[in-house]
This record gives sequence, C-alpha cells and structure tokens, in this order.
Amino acid sequence: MTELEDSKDGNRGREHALGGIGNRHYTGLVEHYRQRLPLAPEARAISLGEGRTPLIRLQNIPGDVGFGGEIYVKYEGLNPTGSFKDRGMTVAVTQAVHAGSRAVICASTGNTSAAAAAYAARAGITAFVLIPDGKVAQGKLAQAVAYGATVVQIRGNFDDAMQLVKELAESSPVTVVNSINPYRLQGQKTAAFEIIEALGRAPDFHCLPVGNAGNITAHWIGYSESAGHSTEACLHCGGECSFTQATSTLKRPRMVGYQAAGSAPFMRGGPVRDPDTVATAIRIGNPQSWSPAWTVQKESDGWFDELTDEEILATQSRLASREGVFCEPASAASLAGALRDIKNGKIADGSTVVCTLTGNGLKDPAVILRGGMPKMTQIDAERSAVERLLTEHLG
Ligand code: AN7
Repeated sequence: MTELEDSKDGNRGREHALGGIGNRHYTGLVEHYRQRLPLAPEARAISLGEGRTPLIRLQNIPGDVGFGGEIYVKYEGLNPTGSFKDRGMTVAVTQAVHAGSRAVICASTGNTSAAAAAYAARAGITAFVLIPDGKVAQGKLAQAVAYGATVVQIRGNFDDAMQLVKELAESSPVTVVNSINPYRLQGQKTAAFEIIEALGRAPDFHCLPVGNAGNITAHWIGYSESAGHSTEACLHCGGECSFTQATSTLKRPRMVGYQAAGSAPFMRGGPVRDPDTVATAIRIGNPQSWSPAWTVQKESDGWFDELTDEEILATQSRLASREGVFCEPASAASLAGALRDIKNGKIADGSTVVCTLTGNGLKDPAVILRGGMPKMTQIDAERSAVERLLTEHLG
C-alpha cells in the first residue's frame, strides 16, 4: 500500500466517525485540485499540506488611508516552507518523481531553494541549489541546510546562477524546478482558485511583488481558466487548455506587479545588470517570465510600478504593527504599491483588492533587527517594578 492509499484509508475511518466528507483531511493542493492540474492520475502526490492559506481582510489600514473598498492579503507565508513556492514545488516535484527523476536543481534568491529542498526530502531524492554569494536571508539558507540540500554558493548573482542552471539542465540528469518548469506555474495558479472560492468572485485588482514574474503569470492563468478564457501567458499546452471552465461568467482582475526600484527590469524595459534591494527575494535583473508577464499586463489591462526600499520596509512594519501580519520585505511591495495606487486613484475607491504576501517575515529577521537589538527596558524581577511599568505605559 502506498503512503497515500494508507492515509486515505485512515481518513475514511475518520469521515465515517465524524459523519461526512466535509471533515475529510486536507492533504495538499495536488490531491485537492488534481482535476485541474496536468498530472497523470497515478502520479503519487509529493505533498506537505501546502495551499489553503488564509485570505485576511485588513481591518485597520483601509480606514487609516481613507479607502472605502476592501483590501485582502493572501498570506502565502503560511505554506509549509513559508512561501508561495510550495504551491509550484509540490506539482513540479510530483511530476519529476513520476517521470523517474532522481534529482532536482534550482537557482534561487532563497525561497525556491527552501521549497525545492523540502519537497526533494519528502520524495527521497537529491536537491542541488545554487545561490548568490551573500544577500540570501538567513532563515531561507537555514531551511535549505536543514532539509539536506546540497547548497552551492556561486560567485555571482541570481541571474548568473539561473543561466548556469539552464545550461547544466541540457546535459545533466537533473530536473530544473525554477519557474521555467511549467509545472511550477500550474501549481501556483491554484492560489487564484482559492481566492475565487473565498470571495465568490475574483477581486477587481490583484497586486503582487515581481521578481522572475512567474507568480503573476501563474495567478493570471488561474483566473483565466476559472473565468473561461484561454491566455497566451500560459506556456504549458500551447493554447490547448483543457482546464478552462467554459461556462464561467466570472470577471478577471487587473493584475498589478510591483518591483523594487533597484531591481526593476519591467520599469526599465530590459534587463538590469546589477540589481540591488533590501528585498533580497526579488533581487533579480533578468526575469525568466519576461514575455508572459507583458502578456498578463496587456490581457488584464494591468500595470507595473516600482517601490523604494524605504517604502517597502515602512509597509512591512505597518502591516505587522497595524494588522498583526508579518511578511518578508519582498512581499510588502504588493501592499506598498496598492496603497500608493489607491492614493493616486489608479485603484478606484470602493474596489476589492487582493495583495499576495509571498513569504513569511520569519524568513528574514535580520532586516527587522538591522539597527541592532532594540533597546529594552530592564527592571528588577519584582512585582512592584512590573506594576510601576504597567502604570506608566497605560497612563
Ligand atoms: C518572497 O526564490 O525567485 O515574480 O529564487 O521569494 O514569481 O519570481 C523568489 C521570488 C516574490 C517573486 N516574493 O516571485 C527565488 C525567487 C518572494 C519571493 C518573489 C519571490 P516571481
């Protein structure tokens, strides 16, 4: 009996005891969305329960900025390895193992390497990850090491690492699990499915941080399939999409992609040679989904824009301190951009906006503590000292 059959059997007992399919144990997005994914029915799911992340409606910030619409954040940082990459990786690794692959390889600014390492460990295969020297957040590096990947630092940046991986893949028996692997985007499109299920419709605007532009493309694929449209941004089946819901009457959102100013090839109209930003996840100068992302912009009537590092960090702090949601810097670019475009009217008052928070704030504690440890009040370990402190703070 495979592990999957085993766990299904276990569930059957529980369903019976709890009286219905509604209590069925969620085992991840491959099983949940299998009908809408290009996987063989017999392919064994390599899953860690990814997906089903919360769509959190912001309660304080919209009022703070005088916005009469609704802002939701899709908190992808709550995936098993702490980023949206898990959605793509579960499908890419499921397919790789099904096709007989014994190893995966990726270039990464950090999150892809963590996800590749985890799903490879789960599958019992080898993971090689190429990372830039320096500028990878410590939590991500710790993950790749803990999951047992072979971590290689190259003397170069992400774009150099990506180029190497592409060249290697032509001659080596390893599967590339960067987003140039179309199964990655197929997995990541499920985030759009979940948003439609939660809202009962698509939002008016969907805002994302953009690095390689795979995720914005994947979301557009998901919205398009759900809305009964084919999209030229999908490179998976060359226009023969079998997943388009032909009878759908859903509208699609306008897709908005935000980059870090020091790393904004979509704003410059071409590759950026030495990208730099505090949002290290999106420190990418030569996006791999360049043409599909322009197709998304055109088809959705969306746009790209850029944020300074200061704007990104200010929004990261604001989201954490006003809403209790902690994301990594790259992720905050989506909300920072949305708030600016709400202010300047590009996003009309009354609109429904979804911002994807791509990664967990815990990935990169150094960015919060960059000024050193915060000064803390020290007091004696006595009840009276604590009472005095409380009185002082509560007035
Ligand atoms: C937190 O891990 O490219 O536009 O190598 O980690 O689909 O590239 C990470 C990308 C946004 C950009 N937010 O997504 C990698 C990597 C976070 C990220 C992006 C990334 P894409």
